[in-house]
Amino acid sequence: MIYDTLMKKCIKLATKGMGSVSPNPLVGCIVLNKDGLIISKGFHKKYGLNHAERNALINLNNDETRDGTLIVTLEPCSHFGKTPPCADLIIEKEIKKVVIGMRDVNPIVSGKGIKKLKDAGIEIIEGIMEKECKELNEVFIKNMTEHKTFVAIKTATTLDGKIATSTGSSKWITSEKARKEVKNIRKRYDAILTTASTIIADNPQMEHKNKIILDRNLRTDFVNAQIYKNGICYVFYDKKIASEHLDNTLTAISKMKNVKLYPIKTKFDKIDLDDLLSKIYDLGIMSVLVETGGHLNGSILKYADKIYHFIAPKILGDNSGLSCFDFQKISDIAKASEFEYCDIKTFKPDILLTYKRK
Ligand code: AOF
Ligand code: ZN
Repeated sequence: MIYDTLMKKCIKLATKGMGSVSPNPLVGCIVLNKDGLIISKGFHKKYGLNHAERNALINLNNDETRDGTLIVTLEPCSHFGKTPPCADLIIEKEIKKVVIGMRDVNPIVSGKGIKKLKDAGIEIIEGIMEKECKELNEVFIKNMTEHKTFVAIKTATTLDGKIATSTGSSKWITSEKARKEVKNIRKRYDAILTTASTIIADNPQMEHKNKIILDRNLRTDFVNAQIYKNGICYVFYDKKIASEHLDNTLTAISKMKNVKLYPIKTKFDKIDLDDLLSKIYDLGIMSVLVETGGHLNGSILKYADKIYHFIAPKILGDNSGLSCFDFQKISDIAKASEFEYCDIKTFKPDILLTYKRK
């Protein structure tokens, strides 16, 4: 299709907004003049600021845009939100044809943007690189259609699926290049999530603006652990914890403005993940990257939308080494959790395999 290449460019443009637009979608837009030449580009840069279409059109006059074509990853909006409707601006600029990647899943807009443009006599071409546009906005789609936080897991293992030796030695399984990529992945998510066990075992820093920490018994060292040195830390603990222990923790963190404590329900001595995920959604965290050991990875697996799995060409060969997903005993291979392949990348000598829920 003639518009595929341009839509791919729009997708690439849209990704520049990663980490800044949540809870809004990533959107990219290109404008062609009546002769088919690219005259402008735009993307949604930051939550609350101009939409992609407005950014692309804003500096053009009607002599430039008249009878032109606008290509955009998402259906242009029709509502008065933080900005006036993009559909109105497109009509005002006398664009003749609008090429759209996917329909908006936001019920305020869905189908209405297209209708408004069609009613104004604009030709609409829909569904160009639709699969890729939906992938681009997998988080936004999950949030809008299910009202839930998008959950991704990152793990790094040996070829035999181990994240550490039985004594916990794990630094480092993957190469520096792979670990650098982890930092890029983190930026795409509203928050990272880890556990007290990981903090106590590895004392990681995990730089991120928002960190969710599961510390059921408030065991972590709030004053010294690296994790608390930056970002906002949302610490979830068992609401049945002894009040004396809670008082001690509150005293320890009283001067730390970046640490917030939240009580949470537990089930069989484990944090109730349904409760946790609905609480973090209510906190406005639309996507989370889980970076922890095999036990939480195992229990959160059923909520996982996506997995980033780094694999290093190393073999531990020790059955008692720690596994990346450690949560059940099964005898029937047909009962294994199954996933769908998404992508593979190399960070030599390691690989990054991405897969999603089937
Ligand atoms: C964006 N950027 O480039 C496009 C969006 O909160 P508002 O008023 O900015 O409106 C957000 C909604 O606008 C969003 O949920 C989506 O339906 C639509 N399109 N949003 O943030 C954009 N094109
Ligand atoms: Zn808009």
